[in-house]
Amino acid sequence: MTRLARPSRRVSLVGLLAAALLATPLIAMSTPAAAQPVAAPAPALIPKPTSQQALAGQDYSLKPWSVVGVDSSSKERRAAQKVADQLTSQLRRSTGYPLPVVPVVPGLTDIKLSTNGPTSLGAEGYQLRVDRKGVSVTAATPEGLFRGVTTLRQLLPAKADAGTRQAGPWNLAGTAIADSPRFGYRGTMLDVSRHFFSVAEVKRYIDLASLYKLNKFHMHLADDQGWRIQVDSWPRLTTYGGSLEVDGTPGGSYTKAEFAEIVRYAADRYLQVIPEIDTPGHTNAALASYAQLNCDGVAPPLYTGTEVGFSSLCVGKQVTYDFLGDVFREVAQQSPGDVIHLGGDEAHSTPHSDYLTFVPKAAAQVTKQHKRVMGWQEIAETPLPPGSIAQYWGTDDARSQELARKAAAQGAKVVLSPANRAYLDMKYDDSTPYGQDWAGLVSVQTGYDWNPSTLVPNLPEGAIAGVEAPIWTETLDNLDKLEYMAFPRLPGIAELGWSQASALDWTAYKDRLGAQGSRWDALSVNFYRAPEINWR
Ligand code: TNX
Repeated sequence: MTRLARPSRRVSLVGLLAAALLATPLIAMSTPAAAQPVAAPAPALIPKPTSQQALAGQDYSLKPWSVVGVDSSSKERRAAQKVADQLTSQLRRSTGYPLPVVPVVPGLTDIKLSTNGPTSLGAEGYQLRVDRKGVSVTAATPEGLFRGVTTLRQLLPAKADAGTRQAGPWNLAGTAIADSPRFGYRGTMLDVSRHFFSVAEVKRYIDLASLYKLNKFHMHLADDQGWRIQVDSWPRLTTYGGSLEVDGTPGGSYTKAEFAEIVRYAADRYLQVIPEIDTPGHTNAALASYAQLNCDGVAPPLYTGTEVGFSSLCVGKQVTYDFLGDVFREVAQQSPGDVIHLGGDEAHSTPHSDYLTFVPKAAAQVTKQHKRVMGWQEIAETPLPPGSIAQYWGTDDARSQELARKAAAQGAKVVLSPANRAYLDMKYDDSTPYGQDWAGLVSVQTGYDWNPSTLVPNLPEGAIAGVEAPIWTETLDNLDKLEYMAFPRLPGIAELGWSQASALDWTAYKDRLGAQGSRWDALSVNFYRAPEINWR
């Protein structure tokens, strides 16, 4: 199911020109529709760009002889070329056109991708123009180019996302777009502990998240039910602690090579992996694997239920911090990103005074690895190192709001994951076959119709890093179920993170969302056809 970009094709410009010239009349004669642009419907983009202007009479149609030109400084050539290869490998599959990628040649390259745009666009910003002559995407970085190409994919007919050859024409409505994100943190979290997901499944989830310009992929790698990442200095964490999952089915874990593959795959789609090792609670898998981590020196059995709050690392033992030092060192070595998440939630079995002792000591093991500390909102009760991030998971309750403000008052940033709006494991409505409802039912509208700036009263705007939609997997044991819970809600959270506050409007969004249905059909996404959306 995963769609890997093919390795770049090294083709000589002369050969390509010859091929394009030879192919032109033949293909043009055999497919006249492709040569005649037909007015394309107004594009329905998610997330909504900062500015989007229609260019009347400037529709463009992708041709069998279209050539993609890449314009970039030598420093960024490889990365820009890779973005072009990602686009063309997908479009070759669906259009059947050769779509060679070459350096820009005026008059020949009708699709132009450039990373030589002004720095004023920002690292993720881009400009995109479609007119009679062709398409251009301009950014200041390969990352901005990738975001722009993501928009370009949505401007094409939905069938452009299909995995097999489709009939044209491939029309694009004339448009001029200038776009950049509202927040720097736009994430989703996947819980691979409660149920384990293979590398291929994780890649598929990353692919789908990247279509909505998300840039953080938080992996919940250790919880009571399973430890999922290899740690050489404590091997039983995975060999024993990772062996099962909820309901006692076989679990699994990622070797270092597999985790590196996930990190690389995410990075190729401009998502930063944020690894989470949940502590001091949610640690039964570790406690079961090593008796010495327990205060009484007795290892509990593996746990395959779905209760929370019953386990705790032993705060008074030195071995606990030796363990965390080893774990965070090895996890940091495998994570090029600047953040490690240490959990910190629901430590109901850790005495409060112990919790206050524990978090700063665990945080010190993270900063020792030159990483920023991230943790669930409870960590705000303790002093946090500079650059920390607290993750709000409240349900509009005063206590959670207070913790978010406490984090901000210490200079920490806050990522908003309100459980009653952003939790993708909550049921949509009473008919949802799986998922939970402890935070309430989360309809598509509930998931979208809120403003990150005003969610927590008196939380300064400057403290908000962005938004994240977690998908916890107590009840979700396969990819179909993940897709069903994430779609259509994940794109809503993505829009809250990317689009300007003034652009957020449920009625207009709902209409744009309806147009994504055909795209998900083309991608074989098992999405929930929420009855309040007009799918088309
Ligand atoms: C709460 S939110 C949890 C998780 C559960 C989730 C289920 C948070 C920080 N902890 O342990 O999986 O609810 O919705």
